Amino acid sequence: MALPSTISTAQALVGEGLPATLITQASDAHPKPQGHKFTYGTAGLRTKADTLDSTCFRVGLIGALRSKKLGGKTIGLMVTASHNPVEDNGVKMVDPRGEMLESSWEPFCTAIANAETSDELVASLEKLVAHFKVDLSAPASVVVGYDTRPSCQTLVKAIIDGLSAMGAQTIDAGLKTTPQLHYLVKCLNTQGTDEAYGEPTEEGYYKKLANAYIKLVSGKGESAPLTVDCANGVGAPALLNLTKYIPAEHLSVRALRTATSSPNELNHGCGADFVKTNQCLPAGYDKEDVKAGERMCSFDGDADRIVFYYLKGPAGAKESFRLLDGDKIASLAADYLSELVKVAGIDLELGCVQTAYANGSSTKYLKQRVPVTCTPTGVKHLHHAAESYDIGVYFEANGHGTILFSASAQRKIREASPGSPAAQGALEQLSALVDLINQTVGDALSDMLLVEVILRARQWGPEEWDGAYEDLPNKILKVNVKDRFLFKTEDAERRLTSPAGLQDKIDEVVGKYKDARSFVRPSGTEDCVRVYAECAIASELTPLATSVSKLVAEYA
Ligand code: G16
Repeated sequence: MALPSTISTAQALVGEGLPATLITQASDAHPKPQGHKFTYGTAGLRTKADTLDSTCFRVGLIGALRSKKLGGKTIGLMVTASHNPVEDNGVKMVDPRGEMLESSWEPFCTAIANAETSDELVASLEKLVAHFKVDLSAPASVVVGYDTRPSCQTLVKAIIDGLSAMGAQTIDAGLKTTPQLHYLVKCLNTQGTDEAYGEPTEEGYYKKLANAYIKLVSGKGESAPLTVDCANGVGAPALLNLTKYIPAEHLSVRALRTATSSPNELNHGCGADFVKTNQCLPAGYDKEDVKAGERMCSFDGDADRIVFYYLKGPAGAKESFRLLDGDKIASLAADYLSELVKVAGIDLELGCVQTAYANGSSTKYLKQRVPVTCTPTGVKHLHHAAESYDIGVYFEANGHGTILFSASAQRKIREASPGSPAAQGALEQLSALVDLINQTVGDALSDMLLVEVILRARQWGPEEWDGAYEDLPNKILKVNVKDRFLFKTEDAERRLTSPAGLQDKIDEVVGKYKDARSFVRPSGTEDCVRVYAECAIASELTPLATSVSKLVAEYA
């Protein structure tokens, strides 16, 4: 819980070039698995953990160079494979404001991860240094966090070897949720400035969220219990810690799937991805005494996603399960914030960002109220698009998302002169929401509190929230193919450009069903191609999704 510890002292590199001898010696201890191809994907480098040692070492080198490029600002490296099974792992790279690594560095990361020998590695690093004009004499600072996977310990060690070879100051943040690491990065880079984001400790994170939450729910009555599936991951201890800062009358939580010491249970039959993909309760919930109307939610393995759900009727009856996914969270938040802005009497543009996975009904609902943009999958894309609004609400249907308040929006909220007590109240709420919402990245804990605040303010249960619109029946399928990189997309991943001819065939199939939509894209976190399908008539969904999947399999 204490401040992350500095585990190596910064040494500015002297001289002109890279410390090639140090890199080569260290790299020889982290050989690349021959012939293995790594790719920087949707959320960094991710694959089977037992192949990742060399990649992690190299990510340490890149993290140090990124920090040097930015004059010694602190970069974050988070070792996690998030929603993937326990045998996978990966690294998410975090830029100084807490956002994902600038995309122009991604191809260099891929090239560096794939250098076959230590000499090739040095050559590919030199290319990066030359391309981005990195000043090697600048200092470097990198903070490293990790989730509960057993493979994290050795992979963190490999990263630290990379950082040491570059003489970077290394801050060991220890076990963290991904959003906590993003928070720490932003705090470390803004402390002592006018834009100080918060105290750069895990405790500071809990206090910031808890204080804002308590302000927002005080006087709004007692909270009914919320059941939380922690995916047997790092979200479990984080939730437990958070609740220490919030009195039980304000937040009553029943934490399930908290077995972090049973690694094989991570994301197994539980977690946000399982619930969203299968559109059902976590496995075994029928024995957990869940009741109709009770609010439930699921985190994923690194607690950067959340989906809510409830039962309309008895547990066990499939038709009684109702999912309140990222789209529903976006609609809830967009409506609530739009109202607050109106009552506050300030002029701010609120917009929403979605991906192709957004349910057609949600897009229709949102478009009737606010501007909506569509980006490719990946927080990195949505986050940047959301920055173009004064208040940018971005959520992927799978539960990744947050809300960004631009600097000028925050100033307007702070400096506005309220024309009425109602306007004053709305401004106070907006100001507390700026603190409650983790503006660096989607955050299951922060989003959970946000939903709780809105439901309490509205005096709503999940059913009233669910009433905003009815989702079109939808399905996501995985198709295993020999080479997923053959599948290339355009138009925010809504259409395939390769393999040639496949999109026409998909269009032909989709045309046979009422109000249907389907798209195909390669996953950037798993070795598969994903097929999304939705249509108006529930009984037509399976034929639609399986027909498109068959087409994909035939081309693979
Ligand atoms: C990551 C990304 C998300 C993305 C998800 C699935 O999530 O951060 O933006 O939606 O992967 O991506 P894909 O369909 O390309 O596999 P997480 O929770 O796994 O880090």
